[in-house]
Amino acid sequence: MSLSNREIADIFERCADMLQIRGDNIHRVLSYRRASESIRAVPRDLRVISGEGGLTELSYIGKTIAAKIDEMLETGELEFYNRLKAEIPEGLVDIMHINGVGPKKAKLFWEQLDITTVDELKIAAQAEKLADLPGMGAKSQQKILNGIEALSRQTGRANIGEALPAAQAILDLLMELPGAQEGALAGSIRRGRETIGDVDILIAADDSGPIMQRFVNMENVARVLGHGPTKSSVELLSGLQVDVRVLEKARWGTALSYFTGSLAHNVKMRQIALDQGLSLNEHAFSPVDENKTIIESEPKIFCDTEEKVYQTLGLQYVPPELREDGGEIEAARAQRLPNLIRRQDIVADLHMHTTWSDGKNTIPEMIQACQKRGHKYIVITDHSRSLGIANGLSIERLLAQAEEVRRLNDEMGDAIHALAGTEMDIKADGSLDYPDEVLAQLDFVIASLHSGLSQKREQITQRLLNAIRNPFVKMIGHPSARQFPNREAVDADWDAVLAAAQEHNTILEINANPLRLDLNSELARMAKDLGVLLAINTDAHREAHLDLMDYGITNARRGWVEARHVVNTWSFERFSQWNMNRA
Ligand code: DGT
Ligand code: CA
Ligand code: CA
Ligand code: ZN
Repeated sequence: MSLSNREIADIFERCADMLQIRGDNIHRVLSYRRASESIRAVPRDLRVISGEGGLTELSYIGKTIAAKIDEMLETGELEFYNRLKAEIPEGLVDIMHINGVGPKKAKLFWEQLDITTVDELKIAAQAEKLADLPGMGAKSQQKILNGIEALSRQTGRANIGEALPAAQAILDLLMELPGAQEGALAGSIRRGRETIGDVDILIAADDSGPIMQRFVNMENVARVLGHGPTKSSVELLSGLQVDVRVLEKARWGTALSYFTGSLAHNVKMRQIALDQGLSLNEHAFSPVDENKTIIESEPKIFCDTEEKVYQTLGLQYVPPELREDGGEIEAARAQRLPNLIRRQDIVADLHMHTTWSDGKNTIPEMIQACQKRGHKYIVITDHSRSLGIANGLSIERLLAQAEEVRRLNDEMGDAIHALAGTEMDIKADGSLDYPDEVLAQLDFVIASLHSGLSQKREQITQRLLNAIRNPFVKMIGHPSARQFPNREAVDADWDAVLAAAQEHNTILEINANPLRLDLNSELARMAKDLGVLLAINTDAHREAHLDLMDYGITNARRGWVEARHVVNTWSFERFSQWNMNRA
């Protein structure tokens, strides 16, 4: 059996891991790692490319790697990989990827304690056998235990930032076909969940044949899992699974509502329908008798729009982001759904980086890019001095930058207002990275956690409270510091943090980067219920990141957030007034 792009990429990645565990030359390790990454980014089947003789034209694929790809395409195996497996137990690869381990420690545990599986490692850590090894200690042992626990929670769901562009591209492709009358994303991706199990796409058409044909024959398909007239499923080369369903336009509304879910929302909808003597499924409403049996003699009610589905049940239309059975049905019944924030309400971005720290674009480039996107005001917020890896700014550089931002701001007139700020580190000991007299010279100060993230709840909470109470700190950036897929949110007393933010008028950020989405939607909802000020920012490290705002909006909508809760919907005048009066 021949292998898919993804399987080939996986094998190269494992080769790189094993070479690294063995302690091979780093260039050799990197050549396999880069080849693996390069293959993952290729949208076409390697079989086809190989047939055209084009493998070596791909980046990081030389003659040696190309020959290995051909070997796998022909035989389904790689001799080189088989030899490595004979030498290095495969389980070490899983061990090395545990948070807090890495290749050197994986090798150490293997050589010293004969550990070759994650389970064995867990047992050894629980028996406190790791702490005494060279370079280890009680702390690093605990970190590994946490890492193993995080591993078991991982589910193979894709981050929305990865899934959404891929899903949208497929929808666009299918909608170009002449028979496609209507199309939409459904399921969790339409509800805007932060991770996606599989992508659901609906198309309205009279003849599903050509649409399904086009779908299963896309260049980026690794495997066809099903190919029928109403439903087809594929696995993409990226590993993402996609379902496409085709149906008649006359029942578009019921179908879209059904396949958008969530399951819990659907169950409530069906109950309300039953209370009205109707059964509801993806096709139609059907009148039922007292025994809930469909009365075939009575006409069914077909809905070609979702609005009609909700109308039939006497409900206000529920935006997809709210359909999680989190009180939205009750609110829709009372005609009291929130007026959710929209992208066009946002007029500013309060968090972005430039070449002064770890950003890729200069200050003028970022200002221009923000103006192009319609922002009325922005804050330049590079990293602070203790964040060495991010080229954080010394006090001298910070003040020089503030001067530069103000000069550029004057040049722009009223076209856009650029403010001088910082994303200041809340250090592991709880202190802030710049003294107050320096902060007093800036227009806007963000404080964020970047280190000491595994500290205990009391310590983390104290650090956040200390920052929230500082008169110069206007906002807490990405408050829980989580990152997809592996970094968990910090453990904090969120009730205390939210109460303090409310009391001190400190903004909490909803970081829009899809790998953060922080505050998450649950915390955002709690925050706005308490009257905490929110801001939705991109934390852009390059111009293109400024477009990630939509993910933040979706996440905020899932938290029932309205424009009035979000400060960067305010006019520059209102924002400036608030900003001056608060400190
Ligand atoms: P995912 O894919 O795990 O991220 O989550 P969903 O919500 O996209 O779930 P999925 O793909 O299994 O199904 C898509 C939607 O179809 C789901 O949200 C609700 C609807 N659905 C699926 N199975 C059933 C079912 O047995 N009953 C009802 N009422 N709805 C269902
Ligand atoms: Ca799905
Ligand atoms: Ca599905
Ligand atoms: Zn940050």
